[in-house]
Amino acid sequence: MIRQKIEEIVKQKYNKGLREATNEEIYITLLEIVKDMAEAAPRAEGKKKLYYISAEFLIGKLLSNNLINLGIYDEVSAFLEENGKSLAAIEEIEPEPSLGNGGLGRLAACFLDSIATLGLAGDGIGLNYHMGLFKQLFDENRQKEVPNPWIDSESWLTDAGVSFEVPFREFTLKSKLYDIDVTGYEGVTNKLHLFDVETVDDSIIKEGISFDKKDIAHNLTLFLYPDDSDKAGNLLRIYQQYFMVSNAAQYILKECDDKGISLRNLHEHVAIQINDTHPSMVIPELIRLLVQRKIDFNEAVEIVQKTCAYTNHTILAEALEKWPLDYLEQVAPQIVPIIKELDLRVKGRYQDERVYIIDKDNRVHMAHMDIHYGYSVNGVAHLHTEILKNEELKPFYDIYPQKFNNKTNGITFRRWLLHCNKELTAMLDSLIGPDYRKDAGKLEGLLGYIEDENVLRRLLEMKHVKKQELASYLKQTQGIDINPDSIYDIQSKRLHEYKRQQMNTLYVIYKYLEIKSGKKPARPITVIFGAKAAPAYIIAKDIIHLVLCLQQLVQNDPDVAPYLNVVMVENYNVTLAEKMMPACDISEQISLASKEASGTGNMKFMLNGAVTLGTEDGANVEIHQLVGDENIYIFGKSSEEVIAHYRNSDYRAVDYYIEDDEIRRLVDFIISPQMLRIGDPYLLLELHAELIRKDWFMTLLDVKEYIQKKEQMFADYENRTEWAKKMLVNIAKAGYFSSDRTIAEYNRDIWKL
Ligand code: CBF
Repeated sequence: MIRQKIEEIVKQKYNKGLREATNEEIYITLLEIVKDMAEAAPRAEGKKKLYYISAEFLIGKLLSNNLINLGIYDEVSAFLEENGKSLAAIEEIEPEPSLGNGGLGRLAACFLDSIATLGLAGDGIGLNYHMGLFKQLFDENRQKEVPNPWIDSESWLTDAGVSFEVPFREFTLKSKLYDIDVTGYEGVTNKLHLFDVETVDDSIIKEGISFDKKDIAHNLTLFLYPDDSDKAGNLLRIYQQYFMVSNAAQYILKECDDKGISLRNLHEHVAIQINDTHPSMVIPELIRLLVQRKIDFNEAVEIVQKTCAYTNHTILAEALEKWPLDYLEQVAPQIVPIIKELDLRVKGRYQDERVYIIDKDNRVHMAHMDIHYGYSVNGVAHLHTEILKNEELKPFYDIYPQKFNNKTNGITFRRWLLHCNKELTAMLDSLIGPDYRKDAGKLEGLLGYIEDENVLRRLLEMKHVKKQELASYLKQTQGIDINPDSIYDIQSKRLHEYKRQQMNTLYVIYKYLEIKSGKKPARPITVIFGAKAAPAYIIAKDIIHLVLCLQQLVQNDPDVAPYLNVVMVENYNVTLAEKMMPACDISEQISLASKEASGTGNMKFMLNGAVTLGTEDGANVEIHQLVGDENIYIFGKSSEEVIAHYRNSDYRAVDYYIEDDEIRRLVDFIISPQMLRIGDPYLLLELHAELIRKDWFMTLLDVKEYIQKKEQMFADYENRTEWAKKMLVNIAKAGYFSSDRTIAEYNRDIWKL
């Protein structure tokens, strides 16, 4: 049936047989077939529907995922092969949508997959950024940013024929909605709604990713997270956010109207999840629209309060948005009186100024509005939620203990196992049967094989195959050489000081100096980084510079290169992650305890048989509990100790630098003559000074223990049977981190669809 369809469309569109068709023609053919099948798949039924509003949806390429979810992957792949074509090569044609930055956006994409898989009615709502975040290039060992266009004439987007007017202070913009089908694994089809403006114009982009920030009609949906280091940038972000939520609110009300739902009962039919604070303005906007429809203000507030729920993804102050009231006034004055009234009500009820929405400097705390005027507040891992309740949001927890709940993050196994690791999937199918695909807890069945030498050997073989695949992919796409017989030690995530890529570079320096002094490792080591730095985040860019300079140093030193390699992959994205996760031996999860809300890369690596080297932070804590001390390498100060350092302001990096010869030796290497010859002295000196004078995320506090643990890991790796057992336990225990479990919990406790 599907075979016939492929042949028919290729013939009709291109007047060719399948063997003669190009990969691009086959890709377009499959796109058409999948879109039709997704449209024809069942829709979720039920009285209530979820709307997941998010600034980011890092969906990745969609072809394979859709083929898997529609149950036709194997057949299509076999048929293509019979005709001399490779599905893997066809996948390469697909551009990766660049609609997210990191964990938050990828989580939203995993959630959509699980919502549809569980047969729940739930759509995503966001923006259709034409140039995405940015594409990362390396030039003279520095990150350069260029636009990342991804929308081809043939794409997953479908014109939904829906449009709304969004009123701003000085003009009104008309939106245009594009939809992407979200297929569930043997589930239903939902939608991702991406709003756009027809007037957007990429010809206004000048050097790199710069453009006129004031030209809103032309720039509104060009980039995700445009530079906000000045006022115009801040205003642009508010324009984007208000445009997103006004469209979302209008869309939700339109769907209710179409279904004949009385808006007075909105909360019985609709749940809105506010993903971080970017969509927070949906609260005043929805109140405004309800009042416009003749609902009394008090009742509108009550309705909205029973409909909206908020997820917090970080305790970092920089991500908890606080917009100056007069900026909101300049963009969307119609919601300002509503926000003021909401704030007055809070001030009338509570004396504690820490819970006010508008502070004494007239800044609007978006998270505060979410907590007061939503019905649920959740963190994204057990430790994170405890920190919210007991530290960061304590005054709110004291008022509303019943609103707070934890939902430990998860990942979709369709993409992060079935798609990216066919070898492991086949092995699991043969050992424990296919039920784990729908019920991830069943992975524990693998534990029954822990003493089975044959299974352990197969696991090691699987890992080696994936390492070879990554090596040839990097060679082919980026010209990078890595040795598949080396240990792959991988840190891939956004570049941020709290994630402490800089600590990993100090290990590289340590190892480089060890090898130079004649101490060669038992087996070569490849330290791999994948990370983008926010364009205006100077220290993060300095860290990238340092990694790239170390890469050059190590690769060009004949004494060291046979034993140590350092590689930073260019433009780390979902596609690369899909190749890196299965190939990894050591998963670096080394954030400063308390700062990584959850992490989700840690789960992807674990599921693919990597062993974690990590601090007791975010979901690492839960991984540790699940796999036990034997199967994870934990180091560093606890979150309590770290929080105490912050409270007492008693961490002084310079003391560690002065008092510890070893630390000083590693840190000073950054500005050693050989490094200054390779890199930009200004940037290296800047980073060196930062580490000694500030080190906000306490690199020097944990670096020695980190080095020791990593050395321990490399030594343990040599006992291949014991290592394979650790891999097996990690895979077997990863079931808890399926986003199907997370979504079932959201539904049970928050959405009640
Ligand atoms: O909850 C998903 C992820 O969100 C972040 O990426 C974020 O952007 N705030 C956090 O940093 C991660 O810890 C978290 O896993």
